Amino acid sequence: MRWVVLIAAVGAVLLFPVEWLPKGARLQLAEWVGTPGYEAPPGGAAAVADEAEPFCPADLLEWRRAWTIEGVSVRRSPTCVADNPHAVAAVVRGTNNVSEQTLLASGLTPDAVEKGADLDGDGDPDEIHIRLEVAELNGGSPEMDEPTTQFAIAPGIKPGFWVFAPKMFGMATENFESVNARAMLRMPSPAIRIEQGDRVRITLENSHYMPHTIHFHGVDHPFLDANGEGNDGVPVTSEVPVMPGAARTYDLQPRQSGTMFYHCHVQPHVHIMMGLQGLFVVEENRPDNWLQTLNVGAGHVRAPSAAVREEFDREYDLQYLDIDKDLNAIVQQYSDPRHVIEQMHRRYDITDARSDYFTLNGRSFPYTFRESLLVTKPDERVKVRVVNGGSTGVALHTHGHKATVTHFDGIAVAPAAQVTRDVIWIASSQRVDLALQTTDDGLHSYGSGVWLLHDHQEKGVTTDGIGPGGNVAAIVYEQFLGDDGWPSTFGVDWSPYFTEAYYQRELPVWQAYDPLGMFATAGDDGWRLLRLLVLALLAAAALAGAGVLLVRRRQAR
Ligand SMILES: [Cu+2]
Repeated sequence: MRWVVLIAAVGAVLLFPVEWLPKGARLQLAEWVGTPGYEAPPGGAAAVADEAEPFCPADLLEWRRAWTIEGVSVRRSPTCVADNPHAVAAVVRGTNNVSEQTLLASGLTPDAVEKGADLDGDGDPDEIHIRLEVAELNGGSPEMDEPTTQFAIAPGIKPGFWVFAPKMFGMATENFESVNARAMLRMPSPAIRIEQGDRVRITLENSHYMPHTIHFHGVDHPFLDANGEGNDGVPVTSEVPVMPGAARTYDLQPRQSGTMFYHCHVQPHVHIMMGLQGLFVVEENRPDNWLQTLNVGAGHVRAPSAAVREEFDREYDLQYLDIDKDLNAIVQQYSDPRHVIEQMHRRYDITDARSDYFTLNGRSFPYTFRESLLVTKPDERVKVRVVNGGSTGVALHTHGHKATVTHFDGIAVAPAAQVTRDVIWIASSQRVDLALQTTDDGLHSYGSGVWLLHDHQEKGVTTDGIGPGGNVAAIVYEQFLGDDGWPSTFGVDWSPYFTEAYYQRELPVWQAYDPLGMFATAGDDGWRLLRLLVLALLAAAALAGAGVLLVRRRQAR
């Protein structure tokens, strides 16, 4: 037995990895027995990506071109994915005023955006009635393991969302076979556009399983409506929430123009973060001012207002939102509404929350490059309306440009006080209007190119800690756009970014452009593992044997 213990102990000592010894011991050992010769590290293993998605999906290319529908000029959308032009035309004319054909192509119901009388006789309708529903995206289903009504913010990334959605007919998904949400049903909730002085009614038809309201943040509205009922959307001061299956109409007649905000005010710390929020733009009153009452999608305003057309060549609506994946996963983990309510309103604690996903108009990089690019040309003036709907600030950085802040929270900044800068801080729920001048003067613009546009808080450019991701988009000059709307870039191959594996942490970061294999994943050393296993066995045998010897010696006494 004594010999067994001795052999096991000596074996364990010999197998003990030298690199685990303290530095002093290693130096002493080297002095006694010399240093070992060079040993090549184990070879690298190339990770194999799943096949990359096409950068530019080809199915809805027809929506990109300029259209004239129902007498409405819908501007060309140069990015590879564009919003539905029929829906743009329908909400400009009013869904009650267009042909059945346009309505069918738009997907909207006849009462989604009703436009009535021209009250001030200036050639455009001033009675506007908008109906919004509440929809769930990427929610759980007892029928299948996958989320249903899927909307991916990036390859394979599908957090649960709630959105205010325009009233549509038909199915939530593309068709009977598909689990994907139809194009018009998406993040973010649509930007709403009305004219100063319009008599606006907005009906919330609660098609969801939880109570909700709408609060019009920054928009001029009376606290009580004509019937003496609360009109501020706040359960604790204004009204009882709209229960599932119920409806409620809000009355507004805004006297001031500007870029405002709307959001649910029921348990707002979670409902706003689930996506129940959107831009609310009050346009200046002008004659013949037919407005794109809803902007559903990526942000390009394809039928801008008269006042914007006077001063600007293009207009974009940008909505930023950061997401805590723990909150947005609740609707995937539970399908009983009572469990969702308990988890969301009693177990989840936003004061312990951390943001994992960062989106611009409902998408993260690389999907932002399909649809949320600020496309421009030299010597243009571009109006950009930005809202930060997230819980942390956004330090919006414009590569290659310095933009001028013309409005804060919808209020014009006096010309002498306007600042021109390349990082613009936008607090939670704050709106900033930017004038982007593309004159190549080394100040406003450094010239044509593909210039990044992103939150400069570094976490904002990641997706669950993996970069590039987050809200990275770009200011792109038309000459840098291909025919399909995909920008010409001069850097690395984008294929890995269009795989789920990249965002699942399965692909080495530089492998795609590393012909020598220097940055492949380090391979596993099987011999080393075996050596450590034998070491563990021998050490255990030596200890056990020593124990047995000790017990025997005691019994012998
Ligand atoms: Cu709500």
